[in-house]
Amino acid sequence: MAAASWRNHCRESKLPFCLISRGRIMTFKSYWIVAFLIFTVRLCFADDDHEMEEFLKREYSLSKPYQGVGSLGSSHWELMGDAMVTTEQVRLTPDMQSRQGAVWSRIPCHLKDWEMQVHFKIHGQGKKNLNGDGMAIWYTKERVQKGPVFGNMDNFTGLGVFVDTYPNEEKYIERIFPFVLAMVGNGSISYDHERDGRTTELGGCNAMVRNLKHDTFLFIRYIRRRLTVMIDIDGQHEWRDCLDIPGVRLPQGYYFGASAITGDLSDNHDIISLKLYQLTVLRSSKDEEEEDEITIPSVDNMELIRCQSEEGMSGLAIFFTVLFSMLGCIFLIVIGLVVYSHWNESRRKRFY
Ligand SMILES: *[C@@H]1O[C@H](CO)[C@@H](O)[C@H](O)[C@H]1NC(C)=O
Ligand SMILES: *[C@@H]1O[C@H](CO)[C@@H](O)[C@H](O)[C@H]1NC(C)=O
Ligand SMILES: [Ca+2]
Repeated sequence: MAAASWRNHCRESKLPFCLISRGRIMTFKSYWIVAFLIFTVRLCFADDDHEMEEFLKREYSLSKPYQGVGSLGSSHWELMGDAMVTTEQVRLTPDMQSRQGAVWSRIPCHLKDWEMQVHFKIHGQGKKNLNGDGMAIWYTKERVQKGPVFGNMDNFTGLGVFVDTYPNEEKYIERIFPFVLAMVGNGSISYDHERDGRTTELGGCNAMVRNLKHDTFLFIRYIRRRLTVMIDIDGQHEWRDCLDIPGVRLPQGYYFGASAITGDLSDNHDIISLKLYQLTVLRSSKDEEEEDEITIPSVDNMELIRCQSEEGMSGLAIFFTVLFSMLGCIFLIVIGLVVYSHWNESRRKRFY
């Protein structure tokens, strides 16, 4: 299912639609230019299909019946903290207060391009926003460390994709939780728990993933330094864009893992499967050389990315400013009309 649906998604990517909707207000002539562009864009995507193949890598994947997981030495995966294996899932935390647990790969991953498909389930007794704290998927240098970042250490080195189910920062109303968010750490960047990681985020999206009857998935794709996160949570087998960032530099030889934490509020955080696909793509020798040089994780144009998320907030501010000034104007006009009609009436009275 995964490979085919991803490709369909690529073909129906937003770009052509965006051009079409703009085409409507264009002249007839430019319509043909747009049509040509769409055609070219489609060709590009088609080419991408041809050069890309996927292979499931069992050594980096975790799936039923979880043979040997958690037992000493025999499995590719190691359990930590309160994590527990049953026949149905790897439960990172139970729906109880102050727990943390994780599952970590024992084998460093040296693949250049990969895709991690996470089948997960978050459920519990708590009502909305009375549950927490969330879970994370990792590709990091460190492994099997306890800590405050969704059950992993702070100042981690590598990639973390978080499913944050509790809004710690209350004053921002524009963000709906649960919220999926990605962060790249270099060993000295701290995750700001009080601000739900806004200061270090690469981007994210809301995802109503709690207490659902159907299956929920998260996809993390890393290809030619482009990080893409998508979610499939509506039970329709459709993938929704969450974030897509070029210029993400991740070294090879890091470890995959998943972790979760509960505090005063709790949830069951379950991993049903982690499937890692190797993606084979064509790349130039220049690309190869550059990639071999990456030793510390980083993101190109991080300042720009941060500006964009700040802009989002000021966009909201602008909206409210405009809204309130318009309301103010209307109010003044109404007052003006009332005063004018009163003055008119009293003037008429004076004349008669
Ligand atoms: C990590 O990133 C921060 C912020 O971008 C930067 O100030 C710091 O120098 C980086 N540390 C390393 C070891 O690259
Ligand atoms: C993480 O890094 C920051 C800044 O480099 C530092 O102030 C903080 O003490 C570090 N935290 C941990 C737990 O190492
Ligand atoms: Ca949070």
